[in-house]
Parts: sequence; structure tokens; C-alpha cells
Amino acid sequence: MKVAVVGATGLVGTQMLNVLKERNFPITELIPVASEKSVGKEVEYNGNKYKVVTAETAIAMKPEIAVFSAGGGTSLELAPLFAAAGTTVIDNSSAWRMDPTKKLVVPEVNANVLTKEDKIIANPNCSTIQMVVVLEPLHKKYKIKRVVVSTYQSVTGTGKKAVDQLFDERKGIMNGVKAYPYQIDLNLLPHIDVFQENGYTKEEMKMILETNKIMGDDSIKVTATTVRVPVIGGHSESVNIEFENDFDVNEVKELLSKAPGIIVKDNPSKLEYPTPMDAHNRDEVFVGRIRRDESQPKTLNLWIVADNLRKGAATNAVQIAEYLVANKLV
Ligand code: A2P
Ligand code: 11C
Repeated sequence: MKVAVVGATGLVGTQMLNVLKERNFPITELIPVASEKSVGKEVEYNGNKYKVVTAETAIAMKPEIAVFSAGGGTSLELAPLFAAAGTTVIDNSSAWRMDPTKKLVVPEVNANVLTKEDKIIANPNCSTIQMVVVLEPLHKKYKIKRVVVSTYQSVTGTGKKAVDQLFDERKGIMNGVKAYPYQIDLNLLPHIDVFQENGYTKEEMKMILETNKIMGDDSIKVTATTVRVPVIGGHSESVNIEFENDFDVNEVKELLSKAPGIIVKDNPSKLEYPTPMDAHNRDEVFVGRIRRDESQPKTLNLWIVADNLRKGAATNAVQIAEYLVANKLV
């Protein structure tokens, strides 16, 4: 496979290169793409150095697959140009996710919707991905009525500038780069992405709308509060789930531990529960603190953690590419 990585110099692009290598994706030619200012720079893949090229050069090389993580505007402009050249684009931005003509895919949940005709495939938002991986097996067994989620999201979700802000502030540099309107070190911000007219942020609306689309079920009610915390390793979520049917907590643990892509780490007597540091650089979604919500029937509380740059972005995109290859859809 000839594979282009668009946004290869960014945080997610770098993880895409790592994940493609680690999972031995069948690459015959790698084409790293970034903005004009990075042309000629080198990125490393599998111990070799590759020169960054422009999108125009990459399109002319007609890759079979392009994984994109270069921002929504870039995707809107460039993905159709790659698609017109015959490339299947897997796009990590929010640009195409809610377009009814585009598929929004988490392989553990709905890879079966993909066909050969899908030339631009959307990769969901990181906090949505890790949640639906856990919701899907529970929904199949107990039917979910409503989900209430609060997130604790790593600064890496914002990009390199935010990581710089956190470390600058930690060193006492308060007037350095600013990715957020307020200090993030020793603080948290109940604000991710832009505020909408309904008082929710765009990140919160992504968790609501994308969950319904991926799970193919608009009857699942979701409400979300998304919070940025001074953390590096991954995103965490406190999730309250109300079901149609009752459950047994031990059965829930058993079900989740057998579900694809999930590791259950839940042993309060040994103080075992997932933290962002556990999830860092891992491809799986970690679940713990699984317990009954004793305030109302048929309701469960749990805690979900995953590396937002991995399963929340690069790994999910590469898994989509693997599915396309395995099913001869590309
Ligand atoms: P560059 O490094 O040249 O700016 P991040 O999300 O970590 O900020 O990374 C964004 C990625 O998207 C970078 O690799 C960036 O390249 C790339 N990018 C931004 N604009 C374009 C563009 N117009 N064409 C291709 N890549 C782009
Ligand atoms: C964050 N979830 O943590 C965001 C990053 O729609 O792909 C990813 C934004 C997106 O800030």
C-alpha cells in the first residue's frame, strides 16, 4: 500500500507513523505531508528518514490510502482532491463527521458499514471513541436509555501549543504561549472547543451527536460536560449509564473484559483502577470503578480511560485502514 500521512509533523501525525509501524501496516511507500513551511523537513518511520512533501505532490503520487490529521479546514480542502485521485481518505478532523454521506467509524462498533464506495471516512472525536467502545457491548446486552458523561481531558487533545503552555506555567513562565484563555497548570477548565448557542461546548455536542451516529441509534440519550485538566497521558471519563434492562455487576465486568479493545482494571481492594498514565502509549480502552448507581434502578457507573492520541485518534484511524485492507475495500 502506498500511504500518505497528512499532518505528519503534528502530534497525532507522529503517533500515526508510530502506530502504522507497530502494527506492521503493509506500507510499500510512505508519503509524509505537511504545510508548505515544512516541505523538505524529515520525519522518521521504521528507522528511516522521509522528506515531507506538499499535498499537491502527494496527490500526484496517487496513494491508495491517506490518513489525515491536519485540521478541519485542511481536510475540507484537501480530502476531496485526494478522493478524486482515487485515494481513500481516513480523516481525523471534525470536518466530515456529521455529513450524512460520510461514514463515522469506530471499528469495534460499526466497521461493517464501510464499503468500497467510501472515499472519505471520518474518524470520530477522541472522547467519543473511547466511550462508544465501552457503550457498544453494554448496549447490545442491556439496551442503553441514557448516558451522563463528564470528561477529564489531557492537554495533548489541543495540540503541541497546549503542552507548551502547561510546561511553561509549571516552570513559572506565565506569559509564554497560550492555548487556553486561563492558566491550565494547577487548574482545570470546564470548556473544550467553542461554546454553542445552547450553552454546551462543541466538544460536548460532538460526544452527543457522534455517539448516536456511530452506534446507529438516535434513541440513546446522551448529555456531556467536558473538562480540560493538566494531564498528559490520556482522557478520562466518568460515565453514568441507565439501561432498559437490569444487569449483574459481575456479569458487566465479565462482558467488558471479553469485549474487543477493552482492558478491565477494577480491583478496589488492591487500589487498582485505570489512570491516564496507565493508558499512555497504549491502544486499548481501560475501564474501572464499575459499580451500580444506587440512587436509581438499572443504572451503572464506570470510569473510562484511553490515550487520546492513540485509540482516540491514530490507532482508530489505522484500525479503519486495516479493516479496509483486510476486506479488500481499498
Ligand atoms: P506543519 O507542521 O507544516 O504546520 P497539530 O495538530 O499537532 O498542530 O498538527 C497539525 C498538522 O497539520 C501539522 O503536521 C501541520 O503541518 C499540518 N498542516 C497544517 N496545515 C496544512 C496544510 N495546509 N497542508 C498539509 N498539512 C498541513
Ligand atoms: C480535545 N477532543 O481533546 C479534542 C481534540 O474534534 O477531533 C480533538 C478534536 C476533534 O481537545
